[in-house]
Amino acid sequence: MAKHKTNYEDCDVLVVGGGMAGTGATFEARHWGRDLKIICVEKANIDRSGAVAQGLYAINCYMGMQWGENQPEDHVRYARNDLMGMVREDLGYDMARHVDSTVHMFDEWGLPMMKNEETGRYLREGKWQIMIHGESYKPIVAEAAKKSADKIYNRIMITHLLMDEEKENRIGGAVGFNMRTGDFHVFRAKTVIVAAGGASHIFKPRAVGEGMGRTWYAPWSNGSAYALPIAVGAKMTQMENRIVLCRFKDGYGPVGAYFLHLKTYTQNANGENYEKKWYDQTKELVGEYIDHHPTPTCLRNHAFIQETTAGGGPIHMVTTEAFQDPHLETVGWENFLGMTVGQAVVWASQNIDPKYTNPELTTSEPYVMGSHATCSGAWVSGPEDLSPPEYFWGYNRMLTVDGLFGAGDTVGGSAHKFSSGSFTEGRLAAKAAVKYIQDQKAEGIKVTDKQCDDFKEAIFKPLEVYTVAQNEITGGTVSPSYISPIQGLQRLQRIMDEYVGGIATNYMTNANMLKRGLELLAWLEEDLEKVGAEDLHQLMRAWELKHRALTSQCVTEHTMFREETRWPGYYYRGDHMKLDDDNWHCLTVSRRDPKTGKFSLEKVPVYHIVDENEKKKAS
Ligand code: SFD
Ligand code: AMP
Repeated sequence: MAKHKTNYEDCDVLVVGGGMAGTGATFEARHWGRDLKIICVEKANIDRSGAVAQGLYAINCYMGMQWGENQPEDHVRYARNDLMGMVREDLGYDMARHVDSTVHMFDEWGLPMMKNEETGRYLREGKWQIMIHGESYKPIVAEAAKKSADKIYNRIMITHLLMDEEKENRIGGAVGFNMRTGDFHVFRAKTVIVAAGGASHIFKPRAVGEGMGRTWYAPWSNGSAYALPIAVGAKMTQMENRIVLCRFKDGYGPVGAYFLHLKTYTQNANGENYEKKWYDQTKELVGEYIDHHPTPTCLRNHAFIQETTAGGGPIHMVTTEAFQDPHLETVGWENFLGMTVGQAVVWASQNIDPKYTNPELTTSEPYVMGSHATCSGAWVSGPEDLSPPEYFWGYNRMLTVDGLFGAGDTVGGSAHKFSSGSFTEGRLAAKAAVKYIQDQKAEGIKVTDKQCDDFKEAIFKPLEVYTVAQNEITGGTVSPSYISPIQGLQRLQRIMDEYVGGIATNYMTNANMLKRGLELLAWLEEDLEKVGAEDLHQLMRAWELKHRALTSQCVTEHTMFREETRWPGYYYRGDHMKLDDDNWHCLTVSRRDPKTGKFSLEKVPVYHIVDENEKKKAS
């Protein structure tokens, strides 16, 4: 252990993860906390980290309030509809009312925004989306964070949160290790904002073997955003609401710009519009939700999945019409060159020119996220002016652990934030965290050396395991006494895939499958005590895996709890195939007891604040 030097840093605001939400939090913390010490810790390098590392071609959440395009209420209705009724409207409204100011700052900071030549406004891709030349999106927001923080630590993975030993259920900071030096880092902090992104690769991906590593959401999004709070007993919500995405096949290229701006459309192998074929069947399952506009994302997936299961595939995106227009052809290619270059490369390698060949689409493996058309994540307090008592406990975006805040993918219940809304939520969390400190709520925090030393031993254990166990390797990487991170990851992915509603079963699961999945996950957890790491990079892989595994347990527990199929097209409970508003028009909230590792779950009311308030005003 002595070979891993220990570094201590004391600060006021600690931001874990410097992606969209983390850079927003770091920036805003400085605005409100001029004299505070603000530290951001990132496992990669914030210039190119997180989901936006490669760039984006659209900002998917912009109201356009200054031009009367949309109001926050409209966005709440949109997200509520898309999530089949299940969102935290207080959080969504709060994000929506501030998101335009965030986008205007991006514009000022030099992000190239496309403009509508006739109106001079930002160029709309769709009702909520505006188009950007966004290859440099991430370095631009990183610069704002760098200018705001006292220090940015790159290449440090945070593995555990520290708890105050003086006052129960209060945060004390976080620990992690530097993946280049092998140093151990202790950050004692008055407040912690977790902004560590979503989770890909907990379900087995479609791209395996020669395609391994290809994915839609970033392969380095490993669920720390969920595992860190779950481990200290913070409550989580809607973790069953994993998302499946319609994507271009093999490269996982997003479809939004195609559907919305290029006005391309889908058809089955016979050139038919298959969506309407499944209308009656879907109505049987979900009732009038299928008549909502726009059609909820999960229900669009449902028609796709039904059609391919019935033998109507492959499903194609009709690009050959739009691509005859040279401008749209350019947009179609640039969309991928600025965001998902792998899709352009896959098309080149498969001799697909979308001007002449309609490319295939697919439905992806599930991802766990809080910022797209899905809202898994932490159960947080909302803002004081909007939230009903059950949704409010003092500080906006504070989790159920005092002094612990969240933003972006970390936060559950607030869907359709995307990049701009995640940055905005980081700003909201930071403002509240500063207030928490200014209100003297973080006085007298005690974190003993013992707490830190115990974590230090746990963090570097996989290196010790490997050092000893490598002597027992019988061939290649096979050893009776340790498992490697990739072996553990593939085992996890198979469990999630086959038992919890992945692609192997066409997203189908049931209580018996989930029960078995939980048993297998418990044994995996036991075996992960024996994960071995041959170097510091593998040590990161080991901890990413542990965070993915804990996230997966929570997802499985939630999926077991909700006895209905609320989002057909994301997953199916075969034993409860119908949407059941009588019993399940509610949010699910879980807590894992840190001492026993047992989860408990409860139903919490979903309040439809927006139209309720309007109804009250009218009466
Ligand atoms: O269309 C640790 N997203 C899109 N958003 C848009 O606004 N427009 C688009 O066009 C979007 N598209 C899209 C998007 C994402 C991807 C991958 C593609 C296409 C291909 C979604 C947004 O990117 C997303 O909503 C936000 O980025 C979410 O923000 P945030 O901050 O919650 O997550 P992050 O940006 O990934 O950052 C997380 C950071 O945490 C770090 N990290 N650091 C320290 N210790 C640990 N243990 C850590 N674990 C993680 C990460 O390295 C990262 O920097 S479209 O397809 O939807
Ligand atoms: P995507 O590229 O699929 O991640 O989607 C980007 C944005 O476009 C998100 O706001 C989606 O909800 C929206 N979107 C994608 N496809 C459609 C569609 N067929 N109809 C309406 N909105 C869509």
